[in-house]
Amino acid sequence: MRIGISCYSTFGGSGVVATEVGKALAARGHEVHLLSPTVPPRLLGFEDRIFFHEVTASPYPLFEAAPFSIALASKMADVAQHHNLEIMHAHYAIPHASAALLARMAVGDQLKVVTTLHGTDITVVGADPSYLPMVKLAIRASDGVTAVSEYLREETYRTFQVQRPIEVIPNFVEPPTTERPECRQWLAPEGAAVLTHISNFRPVKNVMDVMRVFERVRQQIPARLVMVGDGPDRVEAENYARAHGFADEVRFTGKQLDISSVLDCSDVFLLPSATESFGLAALEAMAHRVPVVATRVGGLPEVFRDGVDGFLCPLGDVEAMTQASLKLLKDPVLRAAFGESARTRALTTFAEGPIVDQYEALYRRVLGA
Ligand code: GMT
Repeated sequence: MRIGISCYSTFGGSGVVATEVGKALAARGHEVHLLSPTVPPRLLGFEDRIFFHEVTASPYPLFEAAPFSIALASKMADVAQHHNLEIMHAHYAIPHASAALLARMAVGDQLKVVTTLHGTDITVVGADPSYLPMVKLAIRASDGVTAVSEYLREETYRTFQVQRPIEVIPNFVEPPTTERPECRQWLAPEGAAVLTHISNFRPVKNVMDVMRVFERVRQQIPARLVMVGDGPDRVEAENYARAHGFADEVRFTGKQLDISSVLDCSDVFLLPSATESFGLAALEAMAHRVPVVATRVGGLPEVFRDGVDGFLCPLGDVEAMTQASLKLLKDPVLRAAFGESARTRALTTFAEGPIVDQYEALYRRVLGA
């Protein structure tokens, strides 16, 4: 098949998933055209059958803001026409799915649109009255729609009252390849526990709860915190660590491509989000044998089992997350057992092969093959 894939190229999970799906499809012999504003971080190396198309919205003095959605739709139509694309797979409803529908109008119905809903395109942005009609149209008019968890599928039906099939195709993870245990020495002194958080530091991630949990943990045991990523709440988190006298125990790495090395050296992964349709970062931690302490929200209970691969705590309950972390950190045998079952679950339930099979089968269905 000849497939277009459109995604954000920021460090978010939707771009990661889109790129990994594209790489897997190309490895299976399909021709894949990735469209995004810049090269997605996971599109490393030179691979056969993968083509990258940069989407740029040209400025013009009349425009208050260059119309990215139109530029994206134009690029999609151009690539679809000149490369005979059969599928345009849009990751995240706005603007990718809406632009794909416009591209389909431009080139004809032989181009099928598949939309993958990732999270805030439904739970936050989609439910915003200023975007709702277009997200609803994208869901109704796509030839195929997927959601990354049961939770997100139900949220989509509830919010948009649409009556169409939405297939749950979860995110996936590959077995980690890098092993760099020496990084641990940079992150923590001998005997100190390493807690890690990875996100885009947006308000939905509740990074201040990470700081509060760590503040309590460090009063009980020697520990270090690694904060990977960047975003609006980073400064507040840094200020908190300084104001409370533990800045030297927290390492803010900023955006980081090599999260594998950090996770190899981590003991507990903290994810206190207000909502999380899936929680790809938690799945990546699990693949590295790192138990997860997270909030019982959204799709997280579908990703890991409470009391088996990690602990699910009530939203905002810093004390519960602290106790859950300490339970794992004070008991290496328990932590190893949780880590092992987390890894097994990640690499079986969320193995790449069968999940990419699901996408391939969906493409064939919408093509009527
Ligand atoms: O929806 C977002 O906030 C952005 C998106 C992203 O690009 O990171 O995250 C969502 O999609 C990820 C990949 O499917 C999921 O793992 C995240 O849970 C989800 N984020 C939220 O639901 C907050």
